[in-house]
Amino acid sequence: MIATHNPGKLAEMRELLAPHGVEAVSAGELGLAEPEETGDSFRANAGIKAIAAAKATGLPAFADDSGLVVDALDGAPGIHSARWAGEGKDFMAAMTRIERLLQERGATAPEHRKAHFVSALCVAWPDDHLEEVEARVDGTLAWPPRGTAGFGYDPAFLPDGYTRTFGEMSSIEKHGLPPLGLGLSHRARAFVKLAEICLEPR
Ligand code: ITT
Repeated sequence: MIATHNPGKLAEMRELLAPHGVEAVSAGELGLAEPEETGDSFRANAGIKAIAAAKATGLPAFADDSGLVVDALDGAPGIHSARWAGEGKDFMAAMTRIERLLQERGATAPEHRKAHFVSALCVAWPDDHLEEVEARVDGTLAWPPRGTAGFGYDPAFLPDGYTRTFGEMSSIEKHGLPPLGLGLSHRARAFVKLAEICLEPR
């Protein structure tokens, strides 16, 4: 099962699993409560979500904890990336808040607008053992945000070496997996590591 309540993430996690012949139900579909994310790292919070879901269902549970880390903001929003969008999950408001803080710091040139996404993935097995991996993708923050694809902060994130934001890419391009590439997004790169550990080859 996929231990997320975020529909954007769920779609990507399902797409990443599909070539390995793995179909999964989600925590949302099973009506599971969202555990409190009390960890102080992406890895810890991924573990909290995966372990809670595996215990509740008896199924192997796959969780992602992720976020946007902005250099000029000392790593914020980081593990609080979802919280910056508030109860209403307003990511335009969260991106605007980041932009305001960057402007206050005079961070207008691309070299002062460096950021990366992190994805920590955890699979918790019913016998209590865990598989844990983490990966990142580096880029620059664009303003104004561009594109309507993806979710969360995608429209503001320009991955290094590309001229389009994640919000302007299809999910296939954002994954950047074979035959198109070796993994582009933080989640796809982490997934490649996870697949090596515990999935049949594609
Ligand atoms: P779950 O805990 O239920 O999985 P969540 O949205 O609360 O869902 P996180 O705690 O991991 O997930 O928060 C990560 C936030 O970072 C997420 O809400 C997104 O807004 C943002 N984020 C993570 N990966 C992203 C991506 O690939 N593109 C855009 N934004 C992303």
